[in-house]
Amino acid sequence: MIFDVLSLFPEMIDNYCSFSILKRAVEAGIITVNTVNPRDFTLDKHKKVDDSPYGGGAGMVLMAQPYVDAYESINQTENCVTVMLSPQGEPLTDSLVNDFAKYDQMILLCGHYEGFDERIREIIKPREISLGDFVLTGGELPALCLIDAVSRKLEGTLGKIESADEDSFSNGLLEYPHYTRPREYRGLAVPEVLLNGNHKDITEFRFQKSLERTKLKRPDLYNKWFDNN
Ligand code: 4G0
Repeated sequence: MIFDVLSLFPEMIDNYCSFSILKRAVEAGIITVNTVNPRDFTLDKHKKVDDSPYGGGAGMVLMAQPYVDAYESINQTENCVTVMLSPQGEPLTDSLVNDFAKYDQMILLCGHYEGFDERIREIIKPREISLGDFVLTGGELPALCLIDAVSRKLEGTLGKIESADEDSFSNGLLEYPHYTRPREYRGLAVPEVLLNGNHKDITEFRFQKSLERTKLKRPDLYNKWFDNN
């Protein structure tokens, strides 16, 4: 998977992708992360990427020309999707992440300030995706969340042990509680069933905890799971 990220702050992208599992995925050749800075496509001597809004009002708007030219400088493969990260986008879900993981290339548009000149949307026609109903100072964190979420679905990124299809949401339920050594910590013991090696009992215990926890914390997910099972 090739990720091409349009960002005014490309170091934010490079830095996050140089740690832990994403770093490993880059080194293994499973993902490639390129950045393109729209500032490098400005035509004036001040390298201006934003301007005040027509019609007045507070804040700055990202100019169309640097973004469109930066976008058009990217080599697009056959199986490519372009995504704009914005609070006005379609909410990201595990199911959408699985759909994105089927592409060979994702172009991600990160905005700032009050957002994009509308003609960027009209010309590029990106999918518009949101991480939730909140506003950030820039689209880099949502873009990195998307890169992270998609990368861990790709063959070889996670080890067998960390397998993505045993995680929350893949079965529609929240995860059961996890424990590791020691057996007792500050008077709190690990549930006995996890210690006795009976795998049928362990599976049942974990499933019941998953149900109980989902019902309590996410009644919306629980009801959906119940309807489907
Ligand atoms: C475009 C995404 C980009 C428009 C981006 C802001 C939150 C999210 C940005 C705006 C972002 C999210 C209209 C403020 C950059 N913040 N929820 N900030 N506006 O995924």
